[in-house]
Amino acid sequence: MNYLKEDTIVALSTAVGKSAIAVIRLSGMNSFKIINKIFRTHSKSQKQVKYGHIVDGTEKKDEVLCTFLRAPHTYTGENLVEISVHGNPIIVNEVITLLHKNGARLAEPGEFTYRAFLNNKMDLTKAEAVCSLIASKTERSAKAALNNLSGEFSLKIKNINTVLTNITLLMETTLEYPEEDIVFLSHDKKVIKLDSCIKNIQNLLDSYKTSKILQHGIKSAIIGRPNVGKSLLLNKILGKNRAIVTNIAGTTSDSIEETINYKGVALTIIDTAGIRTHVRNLIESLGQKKTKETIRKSDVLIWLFDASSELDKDDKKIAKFIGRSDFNRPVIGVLNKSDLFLKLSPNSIAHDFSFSTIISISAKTGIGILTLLDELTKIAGLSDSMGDCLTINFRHFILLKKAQESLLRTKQLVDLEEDNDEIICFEVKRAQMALNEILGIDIKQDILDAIFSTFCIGK
Ligand SMILES: Nc1nc2c(ncn2[C@@H]2O[C@H](COP(=O)(O)OP(=O)(O)OP(=O)(O)O)[C@@H](O)[C@H]2O)c(=O)[nH]1
Ligand SMILES: [Mg+2]
Repeated sequence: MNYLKEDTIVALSTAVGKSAIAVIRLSGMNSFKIINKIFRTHSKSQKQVKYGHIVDGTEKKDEVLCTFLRAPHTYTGENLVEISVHGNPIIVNEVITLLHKNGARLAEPGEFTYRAFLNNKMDLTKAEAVCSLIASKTERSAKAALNNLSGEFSLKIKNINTVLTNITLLMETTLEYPEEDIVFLSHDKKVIKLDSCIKNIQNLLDSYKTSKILQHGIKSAIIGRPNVGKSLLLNKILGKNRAIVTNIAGTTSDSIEETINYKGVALTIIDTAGIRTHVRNLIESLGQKKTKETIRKSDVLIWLFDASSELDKDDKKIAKFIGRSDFNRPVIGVLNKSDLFLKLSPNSIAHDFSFSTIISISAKTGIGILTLLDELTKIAGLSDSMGDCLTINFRHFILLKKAQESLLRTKQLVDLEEDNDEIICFEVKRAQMALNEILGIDIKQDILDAIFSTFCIGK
């Protein structure tokens, strides 16, 4: 990746396409010099925002506003110019081409944020949060990303690191003055400090599941034999007639996927073709194949039963299929048609299969549907508290785990009550290295490249 710091870089920072305004960003030590070659204005020189024209020689290209932001108080920490042009892709291209001709290089993906990171404007968790914030699908996931961007996650990591530094400092002081025979940190204090760090790391690890759900949402397929009310349930959840509902078994032959925002979580519900033992034709056979694929990519399954009729061989076929496949995620048993005379009870379906929970609903009247959605989010692993939600990604998770493992090993060493302070310090420092890597301290270049290459150009 070409990340030369000396270059002045340019990119469109707003979405591609037609819009009232598009913002082109120019960052680097020559930003002001380059823009001044193609920007004509009558504004006073000390003004930060200037009105004027982008010109190519004597030819006007667009009427623009240029914002001049002086280093180091800018997003990238470098001299930065934001050019607000008219949002037409042709104009955007012309202006970028002109800037390029006059010495700017096209920015690599994420290069503006990468420069902000290099210039200590933000640590790595904050840089990653920029990406998460832009990709957030709901207000709740945006809030979690914003918490990271505001430094809440980094602060928790730094606080743990401060305690660990304190442990090693005191232990190393003891090691430095062996003749004094003074123990600067008692066994009990070591244990208390280590325990608090392990617990704080565990809290962050626990947030990973919620964080993953906030970022990616929950996918849930409604499965069941034909005519149990899967399509009507989807329609009721969406509040619109998305899927065809009839009393003919085998109405749905394809998987129908829709996403709703339920209490700040992106909930994708997929209606599927009913599974049955005797497949009537090729369409049904393809539909059932698709249902099986949909089951595999679901986080939680909603298995629907018609509570107004007895179980039959089709229900058993589904039990067999789920049992045989390597599906090991939660399954909610749902007794539908509770508005009719009931022939099934929770006990009758719990007999053949172990469900995470069993709920009674009526897709016709809507009874029980909100309870179902609440259970769905809970079972998927989402905690109720909005509180101090953070965005913990897989990279953070692995490093937190590594740090925690080192600290657990440290505790075992401390419990031995042997003369092993040097090894203990070594283990604590390993934990600190993992925590530092989360913040981007002493991180390998190829890891950084991999992280920033997932950004879009202009970020
Ligand atoms: N009384 C009552 N009828 C329901 C309820 N849910 C669904 N039905 C009826 O059951 C029939 C089948 O409903 P669908 O939603 O098409 O069933 P499905 O599971 O999607 O069926 P396939 O697409 O064939 O697999 C329709 O006539 C619905 O009106 C319910 O809660 N109460
Ligand atoms: Mg259907």
